[in-house]
Amino acid sequence: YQGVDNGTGNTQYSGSVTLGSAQSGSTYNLTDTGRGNHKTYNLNRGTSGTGTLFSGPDDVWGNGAASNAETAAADAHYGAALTWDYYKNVQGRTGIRGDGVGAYSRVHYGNNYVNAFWQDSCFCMTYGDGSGNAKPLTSIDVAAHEMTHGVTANTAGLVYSGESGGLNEATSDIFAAAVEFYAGNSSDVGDYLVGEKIDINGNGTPLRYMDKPSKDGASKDSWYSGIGSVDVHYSSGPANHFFYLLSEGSGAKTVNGVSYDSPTSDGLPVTGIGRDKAALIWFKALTTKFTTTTNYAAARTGTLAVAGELYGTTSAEYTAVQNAWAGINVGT
Ligand code: ASN
Ligand code: ZN
Repeated sequence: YQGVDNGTGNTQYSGSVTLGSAQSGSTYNLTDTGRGNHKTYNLNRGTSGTGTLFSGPDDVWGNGAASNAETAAADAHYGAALTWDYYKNVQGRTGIRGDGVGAYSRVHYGNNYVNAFWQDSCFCMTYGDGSGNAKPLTSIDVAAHEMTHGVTANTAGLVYSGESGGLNEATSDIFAAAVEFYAGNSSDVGDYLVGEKIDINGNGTPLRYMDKPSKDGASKDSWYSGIGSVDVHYSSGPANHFFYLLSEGSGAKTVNGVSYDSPTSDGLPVTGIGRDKAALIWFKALTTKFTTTTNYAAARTGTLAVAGELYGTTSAEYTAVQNAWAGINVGT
């Protein structure tokens, strides 16, 4: 950790964690001075404006229950800190824009709002409280997913429709998984599932599965011509699947207690290279090769170019990138 994390967050999803805060006089507030002054605000069911900066007489935030207004703030502030630390310490990018400036989070958006979103216009992210079975949207992977929309907007700028939109969404899911693994949190372990904590379906299933995206009933496992007309949260499936295959390889596997089974579209096996290398390849492709109009074929070209630069074109890593794309029907 780079900053001074004196605060204690009693989160809903990640147990007791340390938080970066600031003290002025006898008041503490959720300003993370070690991470670009990222702040967390309470919208208190409003839907506009910045809201009120979380502050109080002690440096303890939340009690682990959604009924305590600070709990969602603790989760959101923690997710933002992890995302900051991941991009800075793993990918060498300080802040979403790479300029050292923190964004801000807003929690308790609206009434029973079942979503979370990033907005480049305010350079901020926003979380609803969920409704019915759906819990607050403040899990680590959702935070990282949304903040990664900011990274994508400030790098490749992948247009949010068609194939580039699917790649944009997949980029957010890929780094959501990467940040969750990076966190190493025993209450919210790293996995290749998206949104498994927030129970948005009300039956305990995640929002998305990266090993076999079609398990959600809507996402696509492999590329096909025409996938560009599918909702971006489903046309992301093949790229999520690519990332899983490149990281872990095809077939059945258990990681952190979660079981996966990832078949390939061509039936040929893929040997994984580990998620750290896979994430590095995707990040370098996103930031040095992808453009606003990158489609699946161009993403293959870009990631192969990066793999060649990093590891050489005769490397196992380069071969794995080729095979993982072939496994989702790109470049075969
Ligand atoms: N949570 C959604 C997402 O990040 C919000 C949206 O549709 N843009 O994709
Ligand atoms: Zn998204």
